[in-house]
Order: sequence, then C-alpha cells, then structure tokens
Amino acid sequence: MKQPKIKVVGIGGCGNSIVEYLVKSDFNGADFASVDADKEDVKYKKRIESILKEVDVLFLIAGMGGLTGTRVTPSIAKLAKERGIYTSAIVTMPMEMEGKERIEIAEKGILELRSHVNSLIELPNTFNFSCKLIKDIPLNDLFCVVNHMASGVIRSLVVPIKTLYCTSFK
Ligand SMILES: Nc1nc2c(ncn2[C@@H]2O[C@H](COP(=O)(O)OP(=O)(O)OP(=O)(O)O)[C@@H](O)[C@H]2O)c(=O)[nH]1
Ligand SMILES: [Mg+2]
Repeated sequence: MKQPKIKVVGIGGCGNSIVEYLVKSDFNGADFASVDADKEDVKYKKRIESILKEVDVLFLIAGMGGLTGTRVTPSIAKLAKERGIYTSAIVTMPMEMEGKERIEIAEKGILELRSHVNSLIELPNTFNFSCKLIKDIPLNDLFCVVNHMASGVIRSLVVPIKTLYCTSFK
C-alpha cells in the first residue's frame, strides 16, 4: 500500500518552536524540516528544493507578524504548489499586546499565503485571557499553550490524511 510522504516544516522562531514541541512529544507520523532564514540566496533555494523533494503532503508552520515566517512561508507554499504538493499552512496570529503593526504585517502575510495553499488554519496567539490573568505570566508560557494546540492540530490531521491517502491508492 502506498504511504504518503508527509513533511512538517517549521519556519522562523515560532514555527521552529512548534515543531520542536511536536518532536519532543514523540510524534513520528511525519518527517520534519526547519527553515529559519530570510536570505533567499542560492544555498537557500537548494535547501528548499531538497525539503520539497518527493513530498506528497506538506504542513508549513509559522508565526505571522515577524520577518521570516511572514515572508518565507508564502514563498515556500508557492514553490510547493508549483510542484503539485498538497499544502496546508498552520499559522499563529500575534497577540494584541505585540502591537498593531505586527498584526497588520501578519494579516498581509496571511492574504498572500492564502492564494498558495490548499488549506490554511489560523491559530490565535490572542487568547481571550483577561489582562488580569496574563499580567504575571511570561510571554513564553503563553506561547507554550499555542505550541501545544498547534501540535495537536498537526497530530489530528496527519492520521486521517494517511488513512484517506492509503484508501485512495488501494
Ligand atoms: N506559539 C508561539 N508563537 C510564537 C513563538 N515565538 C513567536 N511567536 C509568535 O510568532 C510571531 C512571529 O515571531 P517569530 O516566529 O519569532 O518571528 P520570525 O518569523 O522568526 O521572524 P524574525 O525573527 O522577525 O525574522 C510573534 O509575533 C509571536 O506572535 C513561539 O515560540 N510560540
Ligand atoms: Mg526569528
């Protein structure tokens, strides 16, 4: 039976920490790769080519609002689409407390990303935690909640995708 090759790619700081979380939690239903560069030189292009080689289903994971994830995720998605790879992006939106500018950058990134992916899942980093509640919690602990949620989303998608894929190729 043909098994799909599933790859999870973490992009930028956020994407990488979510992938790291997934790996640490013993998830082995996919291959992993990490991209944390915003310099698109020849070496970078070769690396992306090799990441996309022989992939059937691609998950791109990134936090929108920074430089790397916002810019690199749509560009990888575009390349994947050109290669006929089924691509799903799972991205986080900045928290309100990170500022309006970051949220605007994130929204622009999402608009671009949407045109290149088969599915897009936006996870809010903006939980409706009341200010009173989050006052004493370090930002990283809040991110951790979203890392947990994002890795749960990936886990819960990979298993049915594998089953569907195997069924359709029987
Ligand atoms: N869930 C989660 N969100 C994060 C984490 N780190 C950053 N974020 C969110 O992701 C957004 C982008 O941050 P990074 O991923 O660090 O940025 P980057 O893509 O590496 O871009 P630059 O560092 O600016 O080049 C932030 O505005 C946060 O909302 C993380 O570890 N977990
Ligand atoms: Mg970074």
